[in-house]
Amino acid sequence: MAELDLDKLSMDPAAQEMIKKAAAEGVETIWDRAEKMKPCPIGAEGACCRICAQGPCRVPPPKKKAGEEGAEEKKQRTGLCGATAETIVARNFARMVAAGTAAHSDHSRGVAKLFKEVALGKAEGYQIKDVAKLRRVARDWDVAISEGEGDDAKSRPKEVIALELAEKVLKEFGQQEGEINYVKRAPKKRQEIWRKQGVVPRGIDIEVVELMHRTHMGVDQDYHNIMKQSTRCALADGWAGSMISTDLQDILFGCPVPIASEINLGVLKEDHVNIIIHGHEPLLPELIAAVVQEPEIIQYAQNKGAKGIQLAGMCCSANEILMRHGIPVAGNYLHQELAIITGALDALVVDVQCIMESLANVAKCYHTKLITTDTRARITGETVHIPFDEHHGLDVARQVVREAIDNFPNRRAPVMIPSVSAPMVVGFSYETIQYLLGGSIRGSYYTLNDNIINGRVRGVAGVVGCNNCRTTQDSAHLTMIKELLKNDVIVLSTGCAAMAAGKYGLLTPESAAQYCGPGLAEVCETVGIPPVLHMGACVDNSRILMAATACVKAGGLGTDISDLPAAGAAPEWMSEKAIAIGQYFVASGVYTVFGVTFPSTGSEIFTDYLFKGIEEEYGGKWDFEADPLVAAQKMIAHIDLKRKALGIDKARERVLFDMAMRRELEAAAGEEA
Ligand code: NFS
Ligand code: SF4
Repeated sequence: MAELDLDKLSMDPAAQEMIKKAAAEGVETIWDRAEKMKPCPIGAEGACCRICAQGPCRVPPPKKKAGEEGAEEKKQRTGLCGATAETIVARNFARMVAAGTAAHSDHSRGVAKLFKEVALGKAEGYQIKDVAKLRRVARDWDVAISEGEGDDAKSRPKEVIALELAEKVLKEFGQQEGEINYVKRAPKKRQEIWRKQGVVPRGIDIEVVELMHRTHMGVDQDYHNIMKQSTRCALADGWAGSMISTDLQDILFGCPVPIASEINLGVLKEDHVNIIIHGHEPLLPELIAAVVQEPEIIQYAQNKGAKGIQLAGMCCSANEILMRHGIPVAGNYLHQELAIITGALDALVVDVQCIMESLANVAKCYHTKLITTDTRARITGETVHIPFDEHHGLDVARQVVREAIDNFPNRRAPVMIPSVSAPMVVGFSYETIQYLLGGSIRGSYYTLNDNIINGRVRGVAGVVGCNNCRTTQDSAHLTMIKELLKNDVIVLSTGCAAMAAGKYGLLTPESAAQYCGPGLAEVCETVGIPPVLHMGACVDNSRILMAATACVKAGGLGTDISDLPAAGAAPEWMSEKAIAIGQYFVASGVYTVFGVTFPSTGSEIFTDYLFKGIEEEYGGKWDFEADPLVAAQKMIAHIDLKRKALGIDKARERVLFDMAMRRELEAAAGEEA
């Protein structure tokens, strides 16, 4: 194994420790493979078409030779069928949007199906926890929450409301015409823009299927038209698939409220049975979280010599049970192999998405059982497959936990758990932020808007997305977030980005004083919130859409999402889901910057459309910036531009000036005392 430069691989000391342990034990990790295999430069630019057997056709932009500056460039090649670079790159981009939308929406469909079974009383172990949210969501779907008129009106039983809601929601997946329901949640002006562009999704599945059809060999061969359908598909993700899963999960499992927890590999306990749930769907993890508290199960673990059971999460399954139960997080995407390498992990329980196939091999080097739980996601070399079934979910959960407990006596030396973990406060749903920043009386984002208008808060940034082994783990997230905070930009976060923030203490209220500019620090301290608000899993980016909409509706910041002093970013993205998310943010009016590489640079014309032209249509646009500090500065520049357009740029100068004066006065008073 080649020498690895640890500081280049990850800035996380826990990760570094485990990468070293793996190397010493001859266990291969993603970083070893990344060293051996460089990414294909043509594919990375989106310039390789392999959608028919006459290809793959490669159409990279012609290289300018040194010293040939100004010399006429050779014309860019086309594919065998004549497909231009624009078409090829657009098709590849579109297929990422389709896959990402499919992933979020298939997750959502599963939640909706469970929701129906719960309403019918056929899913043991589940219940409708958040009746208030059920009633709010029911109203949005035109499901009556009470029966009778006037004084005789009485509220309908929650199961009845839920069943009607479930049926309406399930129809949306297969709906063939009309508009998806949540379009009406967006600001009026936004709805008009979508209707004018002809991109309001008709249903969910239809947009994915049509996009796959249109990017088949020889169908849609106009990049702009391909992107139109990509936009419609992405909107079906953000404003339907993802938003539905967030809503229904909140109703079933509880809408998140602030809760304290802990993050990083140090949450594992040597003398406990350690179980990590990893993936994205909270259906089974919710039951596992309940089962590990059953006295018989704990007794069973103690009989095997363990002190107890430690349940932790990874990736977005972790985010789901973290937000609602405070269950600790073992790490983000690039920690999955490393958790096994501790030697202390008795079971890694996976469902769908972002699960590395290599886990099977790594698990074999230790005693860890790799348990797959979803029939859609099997892994060759898995230890055991225990398929989840919502009709007897508790039995499945108990079986999974017993598998882990049975494995505890099989631990082999050397066990090494990095003593690295950080405290955090999470649980900032859209509703919680409304409550904290708007107050229950105003019931809006009024206070936040007020602080944006007076300049204490310069703007809002969504920093989301993955880890990517082609960059230093967490480093881009941290650099970007710190720069934003320093400049009084409050950060909303989800997914692995939020976990990155958590690992280095940015999800604590105390961090506001340390990292924020004076205005943001004051607001965070007054409200008692961290400067980075963890809003949940990646499907919960829909919460950010709702928060942005609430800002528009609270007034004073324009009439559309594109008027807000706001920006989005995914500085360490890797998954197709990230592209779908980026596209629905752009199409919702947000300036969105990605890091690492950008999958469209193979066509200048197409990239130009994404980075510029698209703004004229949707008010938002893409950008690419590999340097996270520069990316943050671009976001701030965009925020300032929007402040200027709103005429609130001067207010900020005044408030900062006042603050500096007050501080000087306080300092002078201090000297006198
Ligand atoms: Ni989002 Fe969550 Fe992480 Fe990326 Fe994967 S876990 S759904 S895709 S890697 S943030
Ligand atoms: Fe080549 Fe056209 Fe086939 Fe793509 S569709 S592989 S560009 S021939």
